Amino acid sequence: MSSNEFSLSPEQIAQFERDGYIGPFDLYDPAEMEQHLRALRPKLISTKKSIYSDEKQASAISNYDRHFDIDFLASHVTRPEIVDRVSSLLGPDTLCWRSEFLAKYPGDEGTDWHQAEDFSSLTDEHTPQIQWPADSDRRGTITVWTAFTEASVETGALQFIPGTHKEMNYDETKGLSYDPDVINNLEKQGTNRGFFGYDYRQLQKDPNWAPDESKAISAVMKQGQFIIFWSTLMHASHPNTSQDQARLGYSVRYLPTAARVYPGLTELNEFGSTVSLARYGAVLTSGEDTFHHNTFVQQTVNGYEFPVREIRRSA
Ligand SMILES: O=C(O)CCC(=O)C(=O)O
Ligand SMILES: [Fe+2]
Repeated sequence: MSSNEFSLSPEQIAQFERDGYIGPFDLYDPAEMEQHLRALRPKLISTKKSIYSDEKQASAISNYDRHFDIDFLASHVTRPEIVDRVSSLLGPDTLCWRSEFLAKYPGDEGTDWHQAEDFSSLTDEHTPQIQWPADSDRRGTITVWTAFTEASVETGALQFIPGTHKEMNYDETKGLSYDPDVINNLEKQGTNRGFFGYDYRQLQKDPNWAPDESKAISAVMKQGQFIIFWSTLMHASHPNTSQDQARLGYSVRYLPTAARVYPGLTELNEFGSTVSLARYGAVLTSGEDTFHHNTFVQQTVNGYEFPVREIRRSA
């Protein structure tokens, strides 16, 4: 049991185990978040310093891992308010292996219902992107999704089906075919939803099954709040039906250092685009790494050092 300032209580941990998510929690107040966002926008548009600047064409990968070149994001992924809570769930030794921006502009489709165990459906040979130790019965990754803008039902709030994180409805080895023409073009159970150029229904174990949306909750969030969930939880988002309000989510993924990141992979191939992982490394967010099977990056391209949180253990 960890006893840091922002550790989860035993009740909160039990709630997370039951529901597959917990939050939202306050991190930035809305005015502060808005200021950070204003400073961030021009930096996001230029991908010159991104570790994937070798990318041939702009794709969803252009939004990946900007914590390596934007110091505000480096500070965000290591924030004690986040890391203490993640460590309560994963143990004292944790890493951040990916961050990504998920934007919904007015008129954009919602994100399809999905669950992800090892993220292999997106890669070419359906190679797992993450791997837990063989003796672990855990799967998936912890995602911390922060509302950089307000996330309301109208602008594209996340949706969860509580308690669905223990059984997969999708088989990631089936693989997905990328087709940018389906973006904003598919209707599912009466709602405009897609998966950034993929149709996640292709992975369904049972083609005739459909998610029970009557059990879904909407995670409405104020600007600057974050929520924590298992990637294996059934999750989606509402379409953005607002007139003029963008919804920007920043998703950060965490694992214990015992897990392997991109095992055997030298390239990342997703969303119709391929990038080299030569400059990639995980970020140690708390404790220590005694496994030495992952490569770590200690500082951003600007020289900002990622702080490593120490997790106190209570007796
Ligand atoms: O932001 C969204 O619409 C989807 C987020 C998501 O699927 C994730 O963070 O894993
Ligand atoms: Fe997701």
